[in-house]
Amino acid sequence: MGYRIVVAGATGNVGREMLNILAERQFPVDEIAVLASRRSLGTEVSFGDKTLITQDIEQFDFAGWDIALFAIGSDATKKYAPIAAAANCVVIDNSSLYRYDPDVPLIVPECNADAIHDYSKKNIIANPNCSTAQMVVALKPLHDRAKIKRVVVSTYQSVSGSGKEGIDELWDQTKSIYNPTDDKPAKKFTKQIAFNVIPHIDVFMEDGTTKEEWKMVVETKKIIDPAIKVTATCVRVPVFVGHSEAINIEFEEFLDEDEARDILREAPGVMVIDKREDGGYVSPVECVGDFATFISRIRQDSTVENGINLWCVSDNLRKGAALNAVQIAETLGREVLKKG
Ligand code: 11C
Repeated sequence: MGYRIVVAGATGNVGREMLNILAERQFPVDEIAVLASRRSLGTEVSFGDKTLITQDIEQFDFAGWDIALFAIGSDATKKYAPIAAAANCVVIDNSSLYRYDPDVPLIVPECNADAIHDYSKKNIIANPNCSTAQMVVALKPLHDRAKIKRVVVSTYQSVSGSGKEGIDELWDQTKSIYNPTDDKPAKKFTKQIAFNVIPHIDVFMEDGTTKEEWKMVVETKKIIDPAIKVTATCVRVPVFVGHSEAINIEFEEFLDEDEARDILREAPGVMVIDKREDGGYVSPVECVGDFATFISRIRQDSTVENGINLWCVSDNLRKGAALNAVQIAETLGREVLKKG
C-alpha cells in the first residue's frame, strides 16, 4: 500500500518539479491529486508518463489524503494549510509562513531528520529557503567534526528563485538589449537583471539586511545549531537555474582542508568536485536537474584561526525546494506513517 498525495501549486516551477521528483524517485503513490488556483484550473501537468488535470484548491476535500506538498506562497498557505492539517493530511510547506513557528519542524533531512517527530504538533512541516537548504547540507557534516562558530556567505542566486516572472524578465531583457526599440524595463526585479547583478533579494529589514539574508541566519540556527553565527549578502545574478554560494567558515577547532574534503565526500547529499585546475569546479549550469549539492574550491582560510572557504552550487528548484520537500515526505513515510 502506498500514499494518497496532494500537490498544491502544481502548475508553478516548484510544483512541477515536485511531480517530476516524486516520479523520478518512485515515491510510493497510490493516488495523486494536483491542485491549483481558479486561474490555472484545468491545466494539464505531467506525472511520470501520466497527464493530470488540476483541481480547484478551494473546493478540495483533504480528508483521506496522507500528505500535501504545498508550493502556493504564504498567503494561500495561510488559508489552506490549516484546512488540510485539520483533515489529518500532513502539510509539507515550501513557503516561509511556518518556518519560524516553534511548533513546526523546519527540516533538511541530511541535517535534522529526527525533527520529523515534531510534525504532529500542527500536522505541518516546513521546507527551508533554497539558499539555506544547500548551505546547511554543506555545513552540517563539518559542524559535527569541528563545531562552527561563524559563517560568512555571499550568494549568487538564479532568477528562477523569484518564479516564472523572474525567468521571463531575464529572457526578455536579454533579447531586448540587442534590440533597443524593444525596451524591457525592470518589473519583477528592482534593477536591470540582464548582464547585471542585484544585491537585493526580498524586502529590506530595519537593520539594513534583506529578508533573504535574515532567513539564512535564522533558518541555519533552527536546522543545525542556534550557536552558529551567520552573516549573509544575497545577490541576484543573470542565471536561469542554480544558486551558488561562496562560504567562509570559522570553526572552534582546527580543520585541515584535506580532512574537510574527505568529510564532505562522505556526506549525504553532497558531491565534491574539487580539482585545482581549469574547470575543476562546478558552476550553476552544470547542476541543473541534479539532486546533489556540489562543493568545490575547498581551501584553508589562513586569515582566521580555524578557517575554511568553499564554493557550493545546487539546483534551487530541486534541493532548494521540490527535492527537499519530497525527501521530507520520504522521511515522514519511513519514520512515522510507514505505509510504502
Ligand atoms: C529566491 N530564495 O531565490 C528565494 C526564493 O523563502 O522560499 C525562495 C523564497 C523562500 O528568490
